[in-house]
Amino acid sequence: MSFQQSPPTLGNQYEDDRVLRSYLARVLPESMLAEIEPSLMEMGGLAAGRLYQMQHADRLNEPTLTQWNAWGSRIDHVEVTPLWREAERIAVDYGLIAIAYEQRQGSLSRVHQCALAYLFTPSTDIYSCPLAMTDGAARTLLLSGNQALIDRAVPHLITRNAKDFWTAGQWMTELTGGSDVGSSETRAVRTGSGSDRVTSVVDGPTSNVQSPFNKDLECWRLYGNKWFASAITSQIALTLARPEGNPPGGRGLALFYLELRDESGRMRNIQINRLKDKLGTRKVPTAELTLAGAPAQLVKGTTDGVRNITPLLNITRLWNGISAVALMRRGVALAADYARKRTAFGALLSEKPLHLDTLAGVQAEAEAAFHLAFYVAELTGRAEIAGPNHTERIDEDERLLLRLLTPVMKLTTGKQAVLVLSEVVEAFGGAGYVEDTGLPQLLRDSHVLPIWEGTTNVLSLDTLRALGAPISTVHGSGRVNDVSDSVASDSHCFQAFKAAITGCLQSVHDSRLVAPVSTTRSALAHAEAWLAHTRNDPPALEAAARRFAMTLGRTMELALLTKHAQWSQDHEADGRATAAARRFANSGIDLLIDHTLDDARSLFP
Ligand code: MFK
Repeated sequence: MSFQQSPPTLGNQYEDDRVLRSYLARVLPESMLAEIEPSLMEMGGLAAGRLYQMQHADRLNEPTLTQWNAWGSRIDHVEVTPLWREAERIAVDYGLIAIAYEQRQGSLSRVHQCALAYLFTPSTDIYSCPLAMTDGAARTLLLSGNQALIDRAVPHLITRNAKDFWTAGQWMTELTGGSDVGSSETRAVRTGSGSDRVTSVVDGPTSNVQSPFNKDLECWRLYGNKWFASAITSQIALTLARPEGNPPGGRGLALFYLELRDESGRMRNIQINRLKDKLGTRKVPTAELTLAGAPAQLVKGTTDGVRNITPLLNITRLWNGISAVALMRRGVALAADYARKRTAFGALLSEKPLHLDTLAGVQAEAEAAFHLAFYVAELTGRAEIAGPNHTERIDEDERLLLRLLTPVMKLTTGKQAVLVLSEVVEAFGGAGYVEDTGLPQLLRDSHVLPIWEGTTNVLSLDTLRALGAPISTVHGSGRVNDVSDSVASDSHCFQAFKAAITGCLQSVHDSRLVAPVSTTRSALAHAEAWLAHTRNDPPALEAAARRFAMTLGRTMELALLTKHAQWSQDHEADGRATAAARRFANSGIDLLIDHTLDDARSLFP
């Protein structure tokens, strides 16, 4: 073969990223950006260089489970891939969890953390999964007020010291429940104080497993099966189980903390039955587990486990969104580079109007998604700043907005990632369909984003819950107020959403942004009118919940992108974000079409 096709290559992923750099220049004070920029630059270099090369070299490696050693002892050893081991080292070194807790950048620490995670994620084979759960567990423990567990675990979760670092698992899903976590069947049995020795069921009746816990605290044992335990290499896990005698449903579950292995490395009455054979995220060792009397400790009371674990969900949902925009960015970077190298029908793909047009649509979609994901990071950071008088602290309207936008952002960006990466694969023609280009993995991995951490439909219903149900704060200070109106367009929460959109559009004055502004306004007005009209029709409300939630997500994305476009023109003399806003405005913002439920029923196959 004489013809040689140059493969796509990556430049420094920070330096090359107009969207990230322009966004950071807008939201961070100049001195703060100057301070953190070297580490972003380094991470951008690693992501395009050493980690990216390792990712290719590591392509065929997958985690393995060895259940028994040569002498017949149960060991349940999970070996992860070389890239995962390196990713952990880098994550700890760069403080990918620590940054959010040290809060050196104040409320903008979450933005700093998410910018680093965004650069790190596409080259580290979804190592962001254990990081997300670790971050969520740290936050949940801190909010629980359980000082013994905070003292024991949190320093390990947020450390910058590799030898002390622990990751956390989040074991919620069971075969019975799936998304419906309230129907979990795992039982919790009270055994007395933590100083008791717990008989190991797994290793035989004569073997004892020393409880790791403070001897003054009550110890429980858990019995049941967890069906999707992601990143089973963690040292600790937060999980849900039903104390004996508790009622059914999420309120009857309690939130438990457990440590997986004893000092000698043996599992504490936990068996790993097998690793999942998944469509994507194949480097993540996702396990099916049996808890056979695993010692555990209550995190916060004997009930309301679902409510008590929601801080973890909201943090992992933020990571999900950041991962979605990160994977989109990687796909677009590769497709754009390839278009500059690939000649077909007599010209470079980058000079072909149709190819250009296709990539422009993909870029606009990714750019809009970016702004929503990072806006949720901003709000999360402001919600976490301590002290009622702190000037950066979120106000109550914004707290409601964060509660709403977390599921909205997660579901919107998850779907966008799958669409964008599907287009990216196609932009390479047949090469995109071939495994050793690394491109199919991007599409497969993106497919998890709309599924785990709440599917699109579950989060669409959560969006309705956020808009209407009494709000229990995700941030641990009890109820924030007595919002008790039913799902309604005049709810405090919807009004906060409306105010945020209006705020984004306030400073927009460029004539090229007239169309995006008017599309945003009309989508918002339609969503508000639809909600007012449908609020008393629960089946119709539920049937259209996905179209409604996606409309909110896309409307917010357009508003944020338009605001940024104006800023970028004013401060950078750059019209590219404006082009993205104009393009995105014409890509289907208002998805609220009423289909009748009768039609839906008649179409049910
Ligand atoms: C790349 C990085 C990505 C991260 C990787 C992570 C890997 C891990 C993979 C997994 O573990 S995937 C499995 C994750 N599972 C889910 O996300 C569960 C999906 N299901 C839901 O989210 C359901 O909506 C839910 C289980 C929460 C519903 O359960 P229930 O029992 O019907 O609860 P309910 O009554 O709706 O809510 C209980 C309380 O929590 C209510 O408050 P009150 O008690 O005060 O009334 C709710 O308002 C509150 N709540 C629910 N969701 C909330 C929330 N509060 C704040 N934020 C939320 N998100």
